[in-house]
Amino acid sequence: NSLMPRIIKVAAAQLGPIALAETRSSAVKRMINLMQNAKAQDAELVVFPELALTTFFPRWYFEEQSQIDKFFETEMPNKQIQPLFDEARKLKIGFNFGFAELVEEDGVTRHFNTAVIVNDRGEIAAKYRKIHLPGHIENETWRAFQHLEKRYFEKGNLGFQVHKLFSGKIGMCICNDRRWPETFRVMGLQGVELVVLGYNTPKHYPPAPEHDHLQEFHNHLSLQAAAYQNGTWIVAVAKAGKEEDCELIGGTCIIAPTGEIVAECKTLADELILAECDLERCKEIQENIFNFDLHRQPEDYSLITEAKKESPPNH
Ligand code: CDV
Repeated sequence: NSLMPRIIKVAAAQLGPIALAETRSSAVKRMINLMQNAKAQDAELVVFPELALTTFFPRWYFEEQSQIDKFFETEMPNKQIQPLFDEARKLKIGFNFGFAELVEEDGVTRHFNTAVIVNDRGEIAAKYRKIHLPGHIENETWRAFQHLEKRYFEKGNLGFQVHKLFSGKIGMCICNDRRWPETFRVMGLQGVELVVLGYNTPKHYPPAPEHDHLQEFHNHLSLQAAAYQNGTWIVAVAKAGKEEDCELIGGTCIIAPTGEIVAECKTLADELILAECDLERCKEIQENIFNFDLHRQPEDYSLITEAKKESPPNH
């Protein structure tokens, strides 16, 4: 093991609920407050939730595309978000956050659930587009609320990349991705040392309400297992609390490569937690129990990457 620690001080900036009527500027103001607080405690990187600029809009069925597109950003940064980028540049702090992205690619209009890492010069240094989109395509009126990510977004097209940033190897994923071991293993195989992600997880899961009391448990179970099995730090950040009529879990946390939670939010409101993450500690796992070169047996894992038998209808 190397004797020299390689520390990145990371802040996880949980957001409380964002009301349907709340403006981007109001959300940005709250994020700037948290960012300033993070800088005052010497953080180099602050992580915000999935879809951090608006309410979690996939919980409603909207008939008109124009109503849906109001929640999307056609430029990043744009006028309302620019103050966040300016503040980060002024404070010399990096950040990660999620937003709904509307882009034209090869003449086609596309909608993604996206996250970016912005460096301490206020430049977008890395982008991820959510791959595991949960929920359903049609309006299902029996539900207490909708989860229309499969209707409003298409599957991300950037893969699970690992980026050399902040003197480490950093990857991203978003919310539902965290439940899939493949998400982290693909980044683990690239030697990831820190994965940052945001989530909006309702307490109530309409297809299996008997699991509602397990939501917080399943959140940490997935994250702690992923950290340990890939020897990586994970920073997972909630949008929490009662957003309109939907209760979102909190549980924002920073997890060590051993799978231990080293910091955890206690409220369901705007709240900041910090940890000094020594990226050298990844070796404790990556060079031992999960030394992939020595112990992985991929020739016996081929089923995992075989095409699915049946694809759901393409919206
Ligand atoms: N935003 C999400 O991806 N939420 C899902 C819910 C629907 C289960 C999650 O995995 O937390």
